[in-house]
Amino acid sequence: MATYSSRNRESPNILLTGTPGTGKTTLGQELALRLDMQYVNVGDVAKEKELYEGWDEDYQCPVLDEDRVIDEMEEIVNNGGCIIDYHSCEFFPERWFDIIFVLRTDNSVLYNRLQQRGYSGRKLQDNIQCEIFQTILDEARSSYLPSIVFPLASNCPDDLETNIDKIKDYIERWKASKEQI
Ligand code: DAT
Repeated sequence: MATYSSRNRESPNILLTGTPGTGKTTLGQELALRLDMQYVNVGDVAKEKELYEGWDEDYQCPVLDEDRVIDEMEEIVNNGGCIIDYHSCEFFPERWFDIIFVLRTDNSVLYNRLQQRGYSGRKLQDNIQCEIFQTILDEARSSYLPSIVFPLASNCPDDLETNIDKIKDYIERWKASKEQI
């Protein structure tokens, strides 16, 4: 099988990760629209293709079949210009991403968002704890080069605009640096 690296891509691949409710989908869809990139929601891909390997009794949800998810996404990711959205990150191949943004939301804001989504009890508490302990940020830093992992505040509409500007700026610099090679 051919191996791909960022050298093969004309546009970078970006991972948006973070605790559920931190705003990955909102940011990802907006970026895709404004920057003409491909938005890929990993949860939706898994659901559409039924890429599951069991049932989690604790959380009452299907367990992702990570190998099949990777196989399913490989081709599209290799083309570059993808914005990948998922609430975990350690199982993706390192070579897929040029930069990783971990969305962070203040606890009280996140609590309200998850409650509005219908989360309650243990599911709500576990997700809030995940954010308090910066679990996903640590996971990203230990799974990828820490120099490509950046936290982004995601509490309010102003943050959304700031984050779009930052990512737009990053993509322009990434493309410019490639042209020099
Ligand atoms: P995720 O994809 O991480 O689960 P989401 O994009 O679905 O999160 O957002 C969860 C909720 O929060 C949704 O009602 C939209 C809202 N939201 C997202 N980003 C926001 C922001 N920067 N400011 C205010 N609300 C935001």
